[in-house]
Amino acid sequence: MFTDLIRNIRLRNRIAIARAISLVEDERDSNNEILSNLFPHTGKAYRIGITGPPGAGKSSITNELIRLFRDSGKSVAVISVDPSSPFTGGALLGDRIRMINHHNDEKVFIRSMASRGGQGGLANKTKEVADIFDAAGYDIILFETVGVGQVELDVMQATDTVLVILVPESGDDIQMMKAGLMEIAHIFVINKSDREGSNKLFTTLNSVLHSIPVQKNNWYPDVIKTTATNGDGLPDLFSAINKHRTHIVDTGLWKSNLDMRYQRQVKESVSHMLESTFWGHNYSAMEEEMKKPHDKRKPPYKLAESLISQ
Ligand SMILES: Nc1nc2c(ncn2[C@@H]2O[C@H](COP(=O)(O)OP(=O)(O)OP(=O)(O)O)[C@@H](O)[C@H]2O)c(=O)[nH]1
Ligand SMILES: [Mg+2]
Repeated sequence: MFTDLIRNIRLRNRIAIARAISLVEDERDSNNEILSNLFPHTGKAYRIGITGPPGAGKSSITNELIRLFRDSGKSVAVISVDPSSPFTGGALLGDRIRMINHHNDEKVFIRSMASRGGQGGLANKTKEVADIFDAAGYDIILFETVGVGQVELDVMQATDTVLVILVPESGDDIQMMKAGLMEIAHIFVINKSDREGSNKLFTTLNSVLHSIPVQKNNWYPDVIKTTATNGDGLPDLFSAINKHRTHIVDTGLWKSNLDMRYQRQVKESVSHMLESTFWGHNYSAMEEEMKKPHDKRKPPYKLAESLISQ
């Protein structure tokens, strides 16, 4: 089963890749057969996360990075995580950039995904989709996500280099960001540097960065000013990414990132499997308990204990 599909993915056939993504996204790869067959071919792609506030220019920068990577002979896959519900379709920002400049390029694949699951959960298959691209032989995988929620942090933790995109007006957000993105960013980008205030933000950001302990593994985050609309600063950003890549390869971090991703995937699968088996057997017992009036029910902790120990 799926033999042809796997072979075609490995040949980087776009229809096969799109089909595998749909199957995985809709949880129709029920025994993870596709992902398991692809697994031995993963672990080669370089993963870059791009995050920041709405409208900061993440897609514009992604577009430019695609071009720079293509110019250096690399193939590029993009996963754009759209937080908007399928109903509003992201109509909030009328002027958001669509990544369409690369449509005729066989070595560029762009995929949008919704970050919220059907039941309002945090279902998010970005890592699995990235593994499909990885196995298909894409050299670079770019992840675009908005904001600082748990899903975004999860996505960013699954990447090797994290870019946080800010704009000159982001000054006030910096204190707030300290807790979340500050720790995971490897490179800060001040986009829209054609606007007033970019130098001020550059200075503020550098002084905030000086005031927090140097990042683990001796990586001190770069701060790069860009104007995505005319390409200014993009070559600097590209060099900074390559510098970080060299750093993590040389220090062995690249290898331990791969190990950590492996470990996380095993743990996530275990939780998933335990829960679904458990509830398969015990859901009715919980429902039975719920037929009693509130004050006659076992306390939830006690019911959990007795279900688990059965
Ligand atoms: N002046 C100026 N405008 C820019 C720059 N970069 C992007 N823009 C504009 O800002 C708007 C938003 O850009 P996007 O690239 O869609 O931003 P985004 O962060 O991907 O937006 P969302 O995905 O909707 O959060 C567009 O109108 C861009 O043309 C820049 O450097 N300078
Ligand atoms: Mg965007």
